[in-house]
Amino acid sequence: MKVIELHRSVTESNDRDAEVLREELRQKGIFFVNLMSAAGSGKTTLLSRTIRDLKEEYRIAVLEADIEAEVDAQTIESLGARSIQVHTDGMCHMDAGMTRQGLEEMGLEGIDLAFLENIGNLICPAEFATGASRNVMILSVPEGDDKPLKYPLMFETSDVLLITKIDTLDYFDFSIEKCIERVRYLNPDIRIFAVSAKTGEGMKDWEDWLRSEITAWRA
Ligand SMILES: Nc1nc2c(ncn2[C@@H]2O[C@H](COP(=O)(O)OP(=O)(O)O)[C@@H](O)[C@H]2O)c(=O)[nH]1
Ligand SMILES: [Mg+2]
Repeated sequence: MKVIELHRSVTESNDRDAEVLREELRQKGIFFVNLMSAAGSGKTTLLSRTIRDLKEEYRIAVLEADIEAEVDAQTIESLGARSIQVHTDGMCHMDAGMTRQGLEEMGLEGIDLAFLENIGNLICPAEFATGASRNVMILSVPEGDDKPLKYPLMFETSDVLLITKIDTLDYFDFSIEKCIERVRYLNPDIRIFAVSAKTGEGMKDWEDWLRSEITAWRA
């Protein structure tokens, strides 16, 4: 498995670089999702289940970003999807230049659907556009329904919120209603799906959303 070390990109205009990358990917017919969350929220588990469910329909690739480990890329490769691990030299986010380097090293020939598993934290990744077609974030039940109050930016900049680990709702004081109300106050247009990557509950709605977005993206 390939591992590359990335360094801070030198460019000044990250938003512009992101726009250029997004358009290049659109020309190639590639739908690219930036997946963000805190560490341990369930990004790799959600991606694994999504790959298992969609791999007959789409050719899928995952850019795994981490400060140092490589275990997530190994997990994704074991499912038969293309993957690469990028190390960020201590940085807690991916910007558009770093994302471009990672995608180019991984290779996108023949790919329909690509994901970036961003660095696990709720703060820095929200500040940098990556060139993704859509931003998707995860908030898992054990983290608590107050996170939109504490880390508003990621909720404001995401197109989709996946409330995950709903199989654990009985064990935590997490109110889905309260969470949705807080998130909609910040971002009235956000799509919200409640899922468990462990039991599969709710996964179909998320995957149907992906299907319809991919179709619209290519049109
Ligand atoms: N109960 C439950 N556990 C989950 C679910 N999704 C992930 N996990 C667990 O949460 C932990 C962290 O998951 P991982 O996918 O590695 O999170 P990441 O750091 O965001 O990539 C692992 O122990 C997973 O098995 C879920 O839907 N339900
Ligand atoms: Mg992970």
